[in-house]
Amino acid sequence: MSAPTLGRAPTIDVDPFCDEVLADPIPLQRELRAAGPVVHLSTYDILAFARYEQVHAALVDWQGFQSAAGVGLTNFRTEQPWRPPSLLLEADPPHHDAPRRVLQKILSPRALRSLREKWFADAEELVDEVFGHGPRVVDIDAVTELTEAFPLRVFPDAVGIPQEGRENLLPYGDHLFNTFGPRNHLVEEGEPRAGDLLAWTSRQCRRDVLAPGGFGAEIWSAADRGDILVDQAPLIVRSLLSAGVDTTVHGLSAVLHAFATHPDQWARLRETPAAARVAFDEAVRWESPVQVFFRTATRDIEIGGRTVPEGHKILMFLGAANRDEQHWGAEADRFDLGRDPSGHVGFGMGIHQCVGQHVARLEAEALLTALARRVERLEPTGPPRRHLNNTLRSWESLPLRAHLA
Ligand code: EJD
Repeated sequence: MSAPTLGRAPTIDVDPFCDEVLADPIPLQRELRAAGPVVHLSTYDILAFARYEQVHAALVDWQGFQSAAGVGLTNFRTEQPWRPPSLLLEADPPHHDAPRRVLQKILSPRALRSLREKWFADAEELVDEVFGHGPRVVDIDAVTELTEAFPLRVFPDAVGIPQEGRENLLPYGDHLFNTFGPRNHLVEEGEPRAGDLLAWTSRQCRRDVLAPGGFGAEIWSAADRGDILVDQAPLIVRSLLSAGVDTTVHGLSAVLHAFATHPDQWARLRETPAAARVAFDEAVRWESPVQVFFRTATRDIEIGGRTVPEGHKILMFLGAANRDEQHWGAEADRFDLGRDPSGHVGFGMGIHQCVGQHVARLEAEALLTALARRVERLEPTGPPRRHLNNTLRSWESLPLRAHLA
């Protein structure tokens, strides 16, 4: 009964997780949107949505499209997950809700107010270290020197983990985000280290390891108050370390790459530094650091004129939805500070929408503000290099020249 339903949707045979597509997903995104509201991907025999309307509809319908069966290609109903499932990401109401409430409060704009001044000062300090006080023109690799350096300087401290072993954070996240895709060469190459990386990350989640006053300790306090169970606390800390590092690094890379390739927009930011926040959201829309996510149909569900059969995985192309001309207009491919990017699905939508988005925005605002003060003009000095990941759209290297103010 399910086969004929799948058969009626237009079929695309391209593997969205092959190296060529991961290196440049834009042509496939276009092809998927043009093919129809629901597309059959023959490589994995799954249905996919690439138009804004269906991606948005699937994201907000948590009853119809569940997360507890896994938000990767692996179906937790029939296959073993590689790590104990997340209490937030890989959960549905009612189990999802208490952990979500706890993190939402700890990461709320109100709670982050106490970090703001510190992070703005940390960004100034980093920018001073990178550009010094000598020459007026400085060549950098924006990835290692800024977009990795800044989150690694502020976020692990904010969580409260020790210094030792922090070099594991990015490789752990890189493997985790690969595992949401198929078991291709990217996953296989990560597997030898995966057990050690997960073990290290899990050890940082213990009460006795976490510094007082940090997000981690706050999670343990919530357990003491009874807001969550004590044995849930370590897994909720793990969510911070899983979702909070690579994502912000690649989000910051996206916005710096956007500015380096759109000098008129950098000039605009320099004139209006308050545009830093909207610039970051526009870059998240434009680049979609989190490209794709899966859900699982809990019953036969009508969407886009087709039926998704119960138990089937669907793939949502967040990056494609964020450039859908039907929603964003003919200029959807342009990075434009004049646009209102709100409603983008780069942070998801609905009950699972990124709980750390205010942390990400604060990091971006701090770094962009410090850069806008010192840097008059940014330009690429060589070809940027992609880092391939099954979920994340990311840069390995962004060689830039900064002309200082
Ligand atoms: C994620 C898309 C976790 C976890 C939560 C969220 C993500 C990853 C891991 C960030 C998904 O709870 O472990 S962007």
